[in-house]
Amino acid sequence: MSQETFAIKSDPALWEKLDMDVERFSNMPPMLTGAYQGIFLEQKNRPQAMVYFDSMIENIFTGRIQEMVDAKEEGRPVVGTFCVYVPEEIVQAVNGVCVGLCGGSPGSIPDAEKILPRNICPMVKSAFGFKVGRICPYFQVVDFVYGETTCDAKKKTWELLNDYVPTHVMEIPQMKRERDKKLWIEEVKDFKAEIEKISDKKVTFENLQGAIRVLNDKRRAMQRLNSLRHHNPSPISGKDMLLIQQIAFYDTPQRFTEKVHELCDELESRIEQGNAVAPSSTPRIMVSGTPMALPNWKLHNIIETSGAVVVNEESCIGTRYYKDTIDENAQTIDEQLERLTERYMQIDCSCFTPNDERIDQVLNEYKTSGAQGLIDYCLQFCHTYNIEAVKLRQMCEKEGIPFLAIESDYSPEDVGQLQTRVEAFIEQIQG
Ligand code: BJ8
Repeated sequence: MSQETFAIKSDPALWEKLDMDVERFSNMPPMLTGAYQGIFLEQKNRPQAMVYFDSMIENIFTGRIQEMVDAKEEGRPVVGTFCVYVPEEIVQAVNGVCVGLCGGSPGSIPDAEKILPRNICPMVKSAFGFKVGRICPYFQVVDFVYGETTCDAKKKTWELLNDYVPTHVMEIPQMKRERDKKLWIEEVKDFKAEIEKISDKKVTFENLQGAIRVLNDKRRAMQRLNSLRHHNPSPISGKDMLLIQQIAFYDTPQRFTEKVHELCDELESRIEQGNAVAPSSTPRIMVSGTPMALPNWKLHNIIETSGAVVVNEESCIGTRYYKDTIDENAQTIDEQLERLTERYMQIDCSCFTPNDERIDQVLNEYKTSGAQGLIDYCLQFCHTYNIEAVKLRQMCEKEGIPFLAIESDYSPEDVGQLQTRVEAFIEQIQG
């Protein structure tokens, strides 16, 4: 797609219907168009199949929203989530729509700061601000949202968010002992009961089995894509990979899976032909840490405009979302729910203690991605990831891995300073 033809579409009538602040929101598509053109469309030699993902951005405030409105009109539930611990297979089982609502924009933070304290995580503030300012069509379209108790900022914000949109909360334990698993299964069952109530449809063995396959297929497609991008020289940029992993949270799973496989087929031929986005001598960086919700492209843009390529994201908008699948051999619905819970328990978020499996996972991904340096990214005020960076640093020192820890928010103010630190890090790797 050329820069001249690309433009994020507007639909004020649709936004009006969703009770948005239309006047204010109308500035958003042109602003995002400009950012997207500069960050994505100016890249050289992008895979042809990225056209689909560009179109998902073009239609982010229109076509995809309309699909969700249509789903609601057909009586299908539309559920907003903020965490990869909320089991989307159960929403899929009743033919519902699941959409990730984490906020990645500085534009909604002033709205949030009128109510919330300033010194909490920008992802929470951004999401909350989108709702209170009525400037996110996804927040406006959902029937309800499902929060969780992973971190303090989120769990206390849900109490306030409930004044603006029905907010349910799933308790996620903070340890992974046998007794925690029992609690977790009960929480999954409560979630299922809630989804059944809102959709007026039963989750059965058959529809859950179908949903597990759909989501397993999606995760397998993303695993395939991520292992292809590990090839040196890289057949796709880290920015494009981040984008695809962000789109995974609002596209329909079946269509997304199909398009990811089309891209994988193209990447396979690019690898065969030696057609890469950067020469094999380009420094290869892996990023770990807190998720980067749309449109947070800040760090990837800094790294890739500094002459390196990002080759892996150990993040919930990254491998933590798709590294594990659910065992499909259950014989009863209770077994299915147990297998499902076991899969979700393998996600190694820093809100757990102890969480040493994440350190091992980061090392494993570092090795398989052929990275030459690790940048740990932590959103400001995220204490659990920030403290876990200590263990990552220790692991990197032991393994001789170049390591840089970055703490940042969504404001553009620290871009210059980050650029200097990233450039010095890349020089260190090259040296
Ligand atoms: S499983 S990473 S999606 S909780 S960055 S809001 S933790 S203060 S996003 Fe997350 Fe689930 Fe964990 Fe993943 Fe709080 Fe930290 Fe902010 Fe965070």
